[in-house]
Amino acid sequence: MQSRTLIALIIGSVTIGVTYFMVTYKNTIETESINDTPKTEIIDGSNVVMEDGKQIINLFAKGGYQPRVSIAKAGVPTILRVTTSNTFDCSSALRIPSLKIAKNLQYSGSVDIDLGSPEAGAIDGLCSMAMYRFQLQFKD
Ligand SMILES: [Cu+2]
Repeated sequence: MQSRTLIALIIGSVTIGVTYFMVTYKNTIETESINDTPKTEIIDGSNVVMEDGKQIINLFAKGGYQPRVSIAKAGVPTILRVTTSNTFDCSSALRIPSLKIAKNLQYSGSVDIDLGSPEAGAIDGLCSMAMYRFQLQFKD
């Protein structure tokens, strides 16, 4: 009797364990497919560095823009440095309408775009089809 109880207990535990694993695993896949933002997305401003008195915002363009939101300082001479790597999608056609900037990036490489010294606020960027977007937030 006792060994049967034990076996039932083990089978029960394994079933719960497997079910838990499957549910967790399924959620992970769903989260990844719904959210097109990569998990490595940086939104804490760590893609922004100072270099020779200029603020460099690093943006990666391929299948969209990463990070989607960059946080930078307002009133500082700013360069948007866009890096591509085998970027054959339309994120290579970068647009910043409010600054009248339209850049067709090379497939692989890095381009510096001078943004001047932006005031506090947000600057929106997008691909030529307005499918992929990014935002630069400038804060005092
Ligand atoms: Cu596009």
